[in-house]
Amino acid sequence: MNRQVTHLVFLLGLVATPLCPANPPVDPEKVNAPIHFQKIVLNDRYYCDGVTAGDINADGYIDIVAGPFWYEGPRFQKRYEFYEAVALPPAESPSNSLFSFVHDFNNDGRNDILVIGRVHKHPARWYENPGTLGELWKSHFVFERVRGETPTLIDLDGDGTPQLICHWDGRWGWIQPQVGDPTEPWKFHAIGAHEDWPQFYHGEGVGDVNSDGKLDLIINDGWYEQPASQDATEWIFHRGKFSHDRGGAQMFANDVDGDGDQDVISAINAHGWGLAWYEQRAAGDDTRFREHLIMGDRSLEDALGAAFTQPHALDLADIDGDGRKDIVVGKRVWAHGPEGDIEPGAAPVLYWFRHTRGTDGTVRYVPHLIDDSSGVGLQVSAVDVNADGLTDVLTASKLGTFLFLNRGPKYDSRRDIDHRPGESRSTLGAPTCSLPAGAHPARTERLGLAVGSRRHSRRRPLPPFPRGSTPRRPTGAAQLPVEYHPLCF
Ligand SMILES: [Ca+2]
Ligand SMILES: [Ca+2]
Ligand SMILES: [Ca+2]
Ligand SMILES: [Ca+2]
Repeated sequence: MNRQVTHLVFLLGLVATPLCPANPPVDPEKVNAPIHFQKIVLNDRYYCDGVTAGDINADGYIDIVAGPFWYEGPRFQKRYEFYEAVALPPAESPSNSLFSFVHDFNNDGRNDILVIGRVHKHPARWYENPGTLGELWKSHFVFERVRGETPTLIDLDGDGTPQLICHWDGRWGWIQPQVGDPTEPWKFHAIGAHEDWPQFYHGEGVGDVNSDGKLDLIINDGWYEQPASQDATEWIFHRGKFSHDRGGAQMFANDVDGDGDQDVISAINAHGWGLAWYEQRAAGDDTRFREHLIMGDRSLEDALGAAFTQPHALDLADIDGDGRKDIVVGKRVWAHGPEGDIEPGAAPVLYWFRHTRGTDGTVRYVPHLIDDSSGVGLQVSAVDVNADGLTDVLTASKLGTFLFLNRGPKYDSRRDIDHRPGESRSTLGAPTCSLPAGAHPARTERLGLAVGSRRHSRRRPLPPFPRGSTPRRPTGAAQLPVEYHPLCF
């Protein structure tokens, strides 16, 4: 059976299979009701491929961390450089900052930043928050290489110390700081048997797959079950591929069909096509998963509502506030340059997929376009950055660093777009955006944005990258903070 036919079979099976009749009916208006996002360009240069959030200056407001900068919340009109910032030509290879994680690694009350670069090129480092502004941060060597394309920092075993999921020396496991000596290099702890895992492994995540209260490690080839006792050295590996293609990026466990067990969500090929959820179907101790297609290739776009390549960054969060977790995912822009993309000229889109379940239990993820001129890198973060109770979306790609403020279902975006340059809009709540006179049209054109447009053209040309442009330091980078004017759309 070829791949497209396989996908169609899964799709038809999904529609035809009643799963949980007790669920409330799906209201078409609710399923299709848009959530409005206000786009804020935090940076229009390429510094990094990942973005996260956390309170860096301990003022109680969430800040945004992307590459060499942290952006001060809740207004995000000041950014601070914590390691030397060098903008990269977008057509070239990925940057030296693919993932950022915020945690107080030395327990001094100030959140620090862990930065992960390319799998085969960059050691992991964490940067120590000095608690003062105006200086670059001291960096600490963490580990030689972080193998696997989608590391996650999480307290996996509940011992109070976060661990970074990866594989090393042919075994899956984690690296973590040394207790009592956080500035020393981290140690690797193996949980699985030796196998020949590729360093550029696709598809990894964390979730409680067997619902025993302990987080398990999920990889595209199966899942490692965390043992009941922390003294057990090896975790049971439940072998069984999720994606039978290359594999995805971030993977999640979530009870998608509401039958009480944890299903798994993953991209099918992080450099090709596809997004799926995998229904857990237990048979004795041998848990099996059945693939349900959420998004396929271009041939299934009309049937499933969206199609884009390179879904290399995902997050799971409740975007519409209905209590169910939705999927945020976009097209990774030129992962390895234009030649490495099946559709290098397609729009760099960002979507959220609304999780819905009908009266007959039918699960459907309904795609909603957030933006078509930014895309993703390797790490997106769905976080409520302005504490209004709505989950916002952060992205970083070769086109820059972006904040999409969730404005809910009733927001009138024309209020933002029709204002005059230089005019502030404090009535909308933080952040307050203001545009320097003259900057708006020029920057908009450079990013290839049609202001106010929500149309998604399949064949829309990629925004003009400054090919061969000379990397440059940001204006005033050495003297911090840099005040700037976020662009809002
Ligand atoms: Ca803060
Ligand atoms: Ca600290
Ligand atoms: Ca478990
Ligand atoms: Ca389930």
